[in-house]
Amino acid sequence: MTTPTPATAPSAPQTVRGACPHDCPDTCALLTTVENGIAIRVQGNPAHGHTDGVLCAKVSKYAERTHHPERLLTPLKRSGPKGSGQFTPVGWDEALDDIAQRLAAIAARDPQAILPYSYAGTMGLVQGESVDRRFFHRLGASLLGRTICASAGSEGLNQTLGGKVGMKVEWFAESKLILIWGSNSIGSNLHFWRYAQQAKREGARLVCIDPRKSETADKCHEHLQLLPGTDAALALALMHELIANDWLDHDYIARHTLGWEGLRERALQWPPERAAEICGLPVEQIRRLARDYGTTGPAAIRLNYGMQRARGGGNATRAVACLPALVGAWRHRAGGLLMSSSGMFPVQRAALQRPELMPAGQPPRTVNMSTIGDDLLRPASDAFGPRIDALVVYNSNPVAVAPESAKVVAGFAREDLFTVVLEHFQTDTADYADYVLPATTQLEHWDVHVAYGHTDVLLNRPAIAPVGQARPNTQVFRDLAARMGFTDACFADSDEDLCRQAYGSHVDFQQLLDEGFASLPVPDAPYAEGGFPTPSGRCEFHSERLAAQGLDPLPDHLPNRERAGMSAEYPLAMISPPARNFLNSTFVNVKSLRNIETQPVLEIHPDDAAPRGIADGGRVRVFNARGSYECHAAVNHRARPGVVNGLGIWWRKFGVGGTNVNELTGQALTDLGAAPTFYDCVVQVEAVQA
Ligand SMILES: Nc1nc2c(c(=O)[nH]1)N[C@H]1C(S)=C(S)[C@@H](COP(=O)(O)OP(=O)(O)OC[C@H]3O[C@@H](n4cnc5c(=O)[nH]c(N)nc54)[C@H](O)[C@@H]3O)O[C@H]1N2
Ligand SMILES: Nc1nc2c(c(=O)[nH]1)N[C@H]1C(S)=C(S)[C@@H](COP(=O)(O)OP(=O)(O)OC[C@H]3O[C@@H](n4cnc5c(=O)[nH]c(N)nc54)[C@H](O)[C@@H]3O)O[C@H]1N2
Ligand code: SF4
Ligand SMILES: [Mo]
Repeated sequence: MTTPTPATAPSAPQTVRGACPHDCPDTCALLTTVENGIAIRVQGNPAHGHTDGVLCAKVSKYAERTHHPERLLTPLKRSGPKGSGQFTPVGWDEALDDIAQRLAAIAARDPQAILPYSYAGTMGLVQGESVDRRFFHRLGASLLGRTICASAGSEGLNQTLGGKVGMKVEWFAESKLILIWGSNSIGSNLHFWRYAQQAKREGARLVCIDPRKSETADKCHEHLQLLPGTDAALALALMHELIANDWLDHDYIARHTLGWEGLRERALQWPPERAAEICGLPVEQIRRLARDYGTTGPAAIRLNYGMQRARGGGNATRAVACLPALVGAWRHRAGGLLMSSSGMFPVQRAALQRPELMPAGQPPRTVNMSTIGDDLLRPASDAFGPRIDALVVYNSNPVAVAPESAKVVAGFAREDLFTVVLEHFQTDTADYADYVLPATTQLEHWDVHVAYGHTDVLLNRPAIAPVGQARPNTQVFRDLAARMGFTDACFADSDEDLCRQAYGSHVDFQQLLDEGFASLPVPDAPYAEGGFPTPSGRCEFHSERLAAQGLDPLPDHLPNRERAGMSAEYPLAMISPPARNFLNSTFVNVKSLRNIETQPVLEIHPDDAAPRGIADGGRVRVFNARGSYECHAAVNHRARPGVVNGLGIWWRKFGVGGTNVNELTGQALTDLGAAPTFYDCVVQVEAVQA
């Protein structure tokens, strides 16, 4: 006798292959276990070598984030003053009709008064840069300069190596010397750290270069705790020593580099004593690092974005990126440098984004996302163009993450600004919206990915149905396009179509469907015989392209605009790297992770805390000319004297007094790439009496 299956029978658990969407170099392969339509567990896919079955603490909590009781479930319309967080639920049709109408009215005056604002809340090519771009291109909206994270380093690499290219990450495991430069790998690049550990077990020496004694610095053999923004001085002094001791690969330099004579002359101006003074390091430590780098092979540099968030970030990246060619490190697969591998992915961006939909003639202006505070407050002018009248924000939380919050908040609070925010949660930015639209998470939509810390393409399949009335970003822009009367055929592409278009014939889509990932055919030692993707095919110490822009063609040290001890009023330098259990401002609302971080923290050295009467755990006010931020002091040696570490990026509404560390950061831009200078910042700190 068989028992009939009742209609409501619980379904057997299913496992669905996906990709971690977050802005993290690791782009892990996910396995989501689904039971009765609910994601009950998210794990690393053991079949994907780089993930190796392991996820970070944050994404291990992804089921908790996805089924979070505070997920946005319906469209919301503002019913109180801007920023008050008062909203009324409305239907999708009502919301989209009204949004389309309001955007159309603004576009009729000047479409450039509309600005999309998005970043890498998801790194998926489909939910991050496909139908959205098509929509705004067709509309003729302003373009967005997506500079907030990496564009100084990217431009530095581009001018030196020819793009975001470098070593294959897996070969770090075979290196004998690893420089972890401007990166807290244990916190932000866990799967790279695994390779570094492997190398360490085989006898490699690990060196960390970071103003903060990070968790990673704790685990390295040596830590160079330099002052923020002095990396180019250090790199130039290393070159000086390589030259002085003839630790050079003359053959590699002659055959595969450009501008050696000029660089040599520049580096000879940087004896270690000069750099030691600027970097705030013992001269012996610089000499020792030069000796290690000049005499240990294969030597590899894991350069990361922490060191390019200061005025000279582009030049600093250039200086560091010259080092491997000088010693011929690129000859070996375990030698060279990796900052970002994303330039190695054959993404068909034109097919995805359709720039030809832009109005004929002059392309729309570009607004830099890193100066959104100033730009929202800017009146119309010949230089700027029309005032920004509408903002459509998705995959980003600018009110929390953009520099100089006072201005950002004032801009978002403009009653005459029409703001639409597509989000999972009621973030600081969503509080300022006219409409909040509930978005699907990675467990609920299709996507396909690039990575910037390895060279595998990953596919993401939806594991569960959209939660509540959430819709994918793509669907929202398709629906808006229809309401605006955009009949171009490309607006009919489904998310699966878009997944296929992202790489066209360059990646085997069937393999992605079958296995969830596919490795790009990258040679093991891609620059062993030169062949850099620069105009000359060489590693360009001297950049003719920079010279043509009237810029210094050789890398140099450009001091921070704001330096420790420079003014009596604001004597301390402040950097604001991320707290380990958050991802930028994502996960701050996940209670189990927030409980680990406990509260917003400023790390301060005992020598700076004592004269200010600041006790460990005590409340402090951190301030400068731009603003004031209260948090709790962690008095310890993670901070070096003269430098404080304000760990980010808390949601303002979870912070003390509704602020976060970006109250203090400024909107000045880097030398190359027009990127923000979050870590080029001075402050004063005082104890707050309870
Ligand atoms: N857990 C976690 N992981 C993340 C993120 C996160 O927020 N949390 N963010 C993700 C994102 S968006 C990015 S861009 C990447 C960033 O990844 P990384 O570029 O590796 O950045 P961080 O790990 O933030 O490390 C930056 C380190 O640089 C140091 N630093 C600050 N100023 C200087 C300087 O002038 N010189 C040098 N040498 N070091 C300096 C900081 O103290 C910090 O330890 O990480 C991603 N991964
Ligand atoms: N002081 C200071 N400020 C910093 C930094 C720092 O080190 N110090 N780091 C900077 C860096 S490196 C970066 S990259 C930026 C990051 O800034 P953002 O790119 O704004 O990153 P997040 O704060 O993670 O916010 C991403 C938002 O996107 C949402 N999201 C995720 N997936 C989707 C989706 O599929 N659809 C929609 N509609 N929304 C989605 C998430 O819920 C989240 O609220 O911050 C920068 N700000
Ligand atoms: S955030 Fe990074 S380490 Fe964590 S699961 Fe995603 S890709 Fe992996
Ligand atoms: Mo970033």
